[in-house]
Amino acid sequence: MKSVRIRRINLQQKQININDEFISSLVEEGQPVILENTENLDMTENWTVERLCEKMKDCNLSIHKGGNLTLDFRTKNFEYANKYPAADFLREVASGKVRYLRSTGARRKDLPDFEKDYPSLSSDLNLFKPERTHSQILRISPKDLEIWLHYDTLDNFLTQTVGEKEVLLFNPKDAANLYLDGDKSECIGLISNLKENLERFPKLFQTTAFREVLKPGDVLFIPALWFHCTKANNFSVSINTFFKSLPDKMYGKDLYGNRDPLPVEDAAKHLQKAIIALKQLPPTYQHFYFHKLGISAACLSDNNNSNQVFITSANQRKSSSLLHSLSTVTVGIHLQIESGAFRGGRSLFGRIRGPNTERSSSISYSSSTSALLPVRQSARLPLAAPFSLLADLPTLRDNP
Ligand SMILES: O=C(O)CCC(=O)C(=O)O
Repeated sequence: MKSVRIRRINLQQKQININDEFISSLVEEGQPVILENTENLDMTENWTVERLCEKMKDCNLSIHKGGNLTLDFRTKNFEYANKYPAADFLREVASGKVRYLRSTGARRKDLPDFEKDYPSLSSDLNLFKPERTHSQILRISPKDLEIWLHYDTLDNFLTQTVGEKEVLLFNPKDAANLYLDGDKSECIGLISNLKENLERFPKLFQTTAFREVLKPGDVLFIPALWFHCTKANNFSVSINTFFKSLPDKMYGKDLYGNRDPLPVEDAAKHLQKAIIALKQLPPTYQHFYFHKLGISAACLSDNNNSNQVFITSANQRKSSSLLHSLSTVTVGIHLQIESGAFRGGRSLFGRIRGPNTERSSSISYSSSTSALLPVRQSARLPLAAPFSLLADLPTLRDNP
């Protein structure tokens, strides 16, 4: 793995004001950069744990709570705790407990808006807000807490206000070597356990890691689609600002800043239809036409997946999983989650659709990100009920 340092720009030296014109130039350049020597963003003196307890005394938070400092969204080695008194949270974080705040809006479905949600904090600092800001999120972590490697689909400024934070980024061009599952990577703890990751995931050797340590007052620009993970070197308070740079019509409703642009979702649907159409043909024709149509890479995976079921989700946040599935699955049967109604974050009500059959079923969906389920393993999956329905669909038998 090649390692390079993220470029720094000293704002005072270069006499740069952060305004929308400057931000556009960063977006156009499309490279990560750290803006340093900013004005009034270092809150080390102002935001001690005790002062934060006082300033946030009326806040109840939704937090991540766990037992392992290397958080992993894919295996969910943490749980969510709601209505957590801010003072309890802050003291626990300061004592090194595995707690993490990624602030939500006033109601869970609202976009986080740091200025509005935390006026007693936002009035202390000079945080700039790009004209097309999507959301501003307060993030508080204990020493050594590492966040999983992922990408977002919006451009992002990560402002470090208290503590130091190590950051590790990869160019989207490295995606093929990052062991992706949807928008997250299987490589967990890349900063804390790089050696183990390199042993387990050898394609990482082919990547270039962009690294740096953010100091209080530093602002890291993370361009959309750049993979990133972070690790707090000590008690850390950051605020990140997601903003849009594509035309408005390309963005759908998105609470987390990671929904694929609408043209991508469209393309995924077309591709999915194309795969289903081609699967009507015998294997020789399929291979030939997958190649001819230039979708071989997306449909012919390393292993023989012809017995796999492909789930698409009406809940658009799942679209990146859908894309991931497209890259690894060949489709004989199409199981479509119609309502996108999540219960407890894990259950979906779905409809099973084969070429000649359509059935409804309640589906217990065990993985929050992976939408790819081998039929062969169906007996061991909580999806047993719907799969028993699938068993009599002709296409499945036709695709041994
Ligand atoms: O440093 C953190 O807490 C996470 C930052 C992050 O993932 C982001 O800003 O998108």
